[in-house]
Amino acid sequence: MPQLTLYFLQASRSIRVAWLLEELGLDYEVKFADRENGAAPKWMKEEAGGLGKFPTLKDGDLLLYESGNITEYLCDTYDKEHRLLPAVGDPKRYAVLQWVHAAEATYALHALAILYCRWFQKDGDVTTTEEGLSGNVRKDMALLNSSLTRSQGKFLFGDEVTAADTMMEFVADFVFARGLGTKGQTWPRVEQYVMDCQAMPTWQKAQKKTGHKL
Ligand SMILES: N[C@@H](CCC(=O)N[C@@H](CS)C(=O)NCC(=O)O)C(=O)O
Repeated sequence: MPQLTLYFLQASRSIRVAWLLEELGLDYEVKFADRENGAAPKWMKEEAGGLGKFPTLKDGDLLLYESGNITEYLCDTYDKEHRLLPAVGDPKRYAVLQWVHAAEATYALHALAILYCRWFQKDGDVTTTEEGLSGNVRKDMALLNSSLTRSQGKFLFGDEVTAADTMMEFVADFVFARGLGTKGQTWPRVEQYVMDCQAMPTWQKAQKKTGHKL
């Protein structure tokens, strides 16, 4: 029995952790669930505990939440060569972590504000609200586009995947897939980036093993 269990909710950030586990070459069990009325099913929330949000990772007796925290934990515990996340004290670590955290605290925050409006705003003009919120998403995507253009390779830090990419790929794909604040605009370098990430054998393996789709 593998000691690592990934609670994987369909169409979610869970793919970040599956891809990272594949990059690290770790064996893991997937406990998969489709959404029920948009949310995670009760059995999954009960088993995982915490906020009942996914991805959740179990390593032995340890339960871990938050994709960024799980990323740091897995890299610090299993990435002994610091391939995906440089060592403590190395300035490059903080450049990579900047993207790990921005993926949730900036990119997902801005994109989800729009999705939640679509879901929950009952009165007033959703289009005007969405228009107002889309400025943040467009600035975020422009920064990602220019950072990728400056990179010496396919990914955020050259031609090797880092934790920055295992975190950022999902949110870029999600923004495009749901048209969150894009207003029809495209960012060609970001579109290419999503394709390059998804062409990685490790991403493909994670997708096959979990059945992830947006
Ligand atoms: N900041 C958290 C977000 C986790 C989260 O909100 N996950 C959503 C799916 S992407 C979820 O579990 N939703 C199911 C529910 O609320 O029932 C992370 O990065 O892991």
